[in-house]
Amino acid sequence: MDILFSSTTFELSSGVLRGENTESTVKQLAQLQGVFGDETAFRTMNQSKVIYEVTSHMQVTEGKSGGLFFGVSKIHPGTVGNEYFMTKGHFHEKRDTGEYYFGISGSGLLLLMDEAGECSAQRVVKNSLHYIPGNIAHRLVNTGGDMLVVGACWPADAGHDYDSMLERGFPVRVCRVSGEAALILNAEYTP
Ligand code: PAN
Ligand code: ZN
Repeated sequence: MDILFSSTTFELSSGVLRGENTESTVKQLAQLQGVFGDETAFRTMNQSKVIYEVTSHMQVTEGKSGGLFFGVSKIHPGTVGNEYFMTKGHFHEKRDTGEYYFGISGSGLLLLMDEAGECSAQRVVKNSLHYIPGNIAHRLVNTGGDMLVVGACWPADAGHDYDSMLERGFPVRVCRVSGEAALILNAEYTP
């Protein structure tokens, strides 16, 4: 029997994931309609600007019970108006499925929200580990000046429910106020 090397590599220090069974998706600003609060600022920006990229290692078919996916998200630095670049955010379609996130580089926040709309935030930095329980919506926000790079591992049958997120949204927005990141209640947000 031969002892083999894996054909996929993951470089811990940079978050570079490449090789067999990996695929990347890019989210440009135009794909994030309705996500940011300042619609005027949104419209005036370059719609093809890349806001975040996700590279995933998917060795099993999506939906396979018992399978796992592994991925790296890179959220670019920047703001729409004064609101920091962030991911769309989602509940898992199969609600009771958890996920691990871990900080690789950069700095940001992980916003979490339960189905009743209760929200909390965790700081994401290099080496921070985050367990996201089932039934909790999650979103990454880059509050730093560099790329925010975050690793993740989630069940292959979790799925992503973005629609419930867009309907309700997180109750807070993460904005730059006097040069610092601040949580602003969505109900009180004025662009
Ligand atoms: C992550 C996210 C990734 C992009 O891999 O999918 O950060 O965020 P959105 O999916 O909200 O656009 C994950 O949580 N997977 O389950
Ligand atoms: Zn997820």
